[in-house]
Amino acid sequence: MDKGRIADILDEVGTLLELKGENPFKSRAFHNAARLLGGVTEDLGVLVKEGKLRSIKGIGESTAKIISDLVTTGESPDHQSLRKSFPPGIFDMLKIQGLGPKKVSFLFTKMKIASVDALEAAAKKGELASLEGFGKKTEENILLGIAQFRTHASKFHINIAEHAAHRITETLRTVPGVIRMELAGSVRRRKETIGDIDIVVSAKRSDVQRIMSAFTGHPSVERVTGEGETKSSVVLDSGINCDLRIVSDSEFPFALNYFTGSKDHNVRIRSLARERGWSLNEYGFTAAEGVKKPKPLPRTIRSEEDIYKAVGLSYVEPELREDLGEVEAAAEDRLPELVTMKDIRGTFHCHTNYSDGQNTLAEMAAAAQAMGWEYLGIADHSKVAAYANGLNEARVKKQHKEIDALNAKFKGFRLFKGTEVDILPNGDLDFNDSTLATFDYVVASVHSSFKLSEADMTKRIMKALKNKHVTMLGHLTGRLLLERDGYPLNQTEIINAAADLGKIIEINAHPMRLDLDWRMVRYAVQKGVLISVNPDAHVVTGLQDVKYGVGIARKGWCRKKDILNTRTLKGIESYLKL
Ligand code: DGT
Ligand code: CA
Ligand code: CA
Ligand code: ZN
Repeated sequence: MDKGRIADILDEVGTLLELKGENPFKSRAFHNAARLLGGVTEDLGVLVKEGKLRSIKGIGESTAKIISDLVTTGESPDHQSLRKSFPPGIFDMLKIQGLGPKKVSFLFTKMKIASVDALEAAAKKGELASLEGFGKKTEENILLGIAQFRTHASKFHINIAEHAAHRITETLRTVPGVIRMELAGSVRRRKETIGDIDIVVSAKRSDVQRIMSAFTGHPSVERVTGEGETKSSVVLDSGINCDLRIVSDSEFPFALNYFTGSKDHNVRIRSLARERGWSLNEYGFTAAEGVKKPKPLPRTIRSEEDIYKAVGLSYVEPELREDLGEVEAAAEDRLPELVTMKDIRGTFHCHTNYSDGQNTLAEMAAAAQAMGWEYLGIADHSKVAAYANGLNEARVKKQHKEIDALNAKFKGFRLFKGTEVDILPNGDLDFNDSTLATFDYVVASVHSSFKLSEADMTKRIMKALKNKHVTMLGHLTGRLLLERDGYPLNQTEIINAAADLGKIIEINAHPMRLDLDWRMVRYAVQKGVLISVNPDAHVVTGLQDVKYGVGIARKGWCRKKDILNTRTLKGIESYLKL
């Protein structure tokens, strides 16, 4: 089990203990351990084997037990029995914004409210306003939170979906009889949020039952919602639904293509087949009825490439399958060669423990090197971001000294001195020009005053963009997926200006953000704006989020040359005039 999932479970344990009314120190210990885990650079499996978990500062006896259970068996009895001691509706209540464990605990123990529906009913009747520690305003916020919960409850961030999917496929891969297996649906298309997970497997008929049982009996399955000959559906412990389809190996390319979608893309491919006198579904090509002079049916289809070729198209990468021009482009063989994770040679916009990151400069550099990268851009917060321990000018100087010292020791690797400088409400930057000039590069971002009008927000960011020291804009819209929409902003105007001024815009690769949105990425690239895929990492493991950003870049039709951080170290140094 990976660290992220273990950290989530520790967090949940902390919250559930709080719900139980346990000593706050105890629950805080679990939350702290969850946070610490991200910064652990050693392999957890090795630490467990050597009995060294306890040597990590902040990991006590009970946290160590849970971690070691999870690492060795994938399950923790302590966690599971704690979970089972609450009605399932409690977990949904905890997801409602503005309703922490304390209030949920009060509502559950004193009011016997144990589901979102019951909570909504009570709030609508005005029963919450008079409760101790609640009030009219809280009641209104809870109703708002419930409305938000309802619109977002059925969607998940891509990292959650991907982790959940990989747990299943890792197991299925080891089941005898599995011939081919791929993730399909929105996960394969690298959408920014995911409804459910779709998996397609090929196998001989005689092996299907065994594979289905391995799926429905997987430890991460909470309940089975459908069990059939070729398709089963389950709800996973993360709350996400997962569909598995098992087909014969000759049907596999058709099933994979169909269940990858998108629906709109499928419709287009089907109509191309139709023009040739064929009908196309998830099992194959067949002769369409009532067509006078059909073309001969394609005989050997082994792969999706073969399907596309049969209907007169070049291969369409899954990320592009949204019916946004990819079919027309494939017909004329003018699809872009998309950037891949292998093209990435470093990244910008990473935080360290100078501001609100968890790891040191040296640890972040080592993690970047371990990914095979040639450089890493540091961009800690600026001074106005007090909540994030933003750096003042003196601490910037100190950090630069430390970076110089580290760089002196590296061979073929460089840390770049950057900042994520706040764009103040009036469009000024949080550092003056002479301080900004001391950085190798500058990311400018909005972190406050989200409530400006569209015109004011656009003016604010435009002013920052025009500062000659600004290299790139960070998380342009400020959206938090499934939580908060971006602030009102004329993105087109900003992108046009970035093109004119030769400024970069980032794809913030954090799975909560994925901002710039891929639809706008495509526009930006058409305008000639250079894109930087940045993880906004606050911990060493955060660097790996770059892959979600690369997915978004691909959805935005980005080629290698459209992405700043596919350039070599030399290329970056010359771009930044260093
Ligand atoms: P999601 O799960 O909401 O994030 O998005 P998808 O795209 O994974 O959608 P899902 O899981 O409902 O279905 C998986 C794929 O199956 C979908 O992308 C296209 C295909 N599909 C499902 N239903 C239909 C349909 O009624 N017509 C066509 N043409 N394709 C469908
Ligand atoms: Ca799906
Ligand atoms: Ca599905
Ligand atoms: Zn930021």
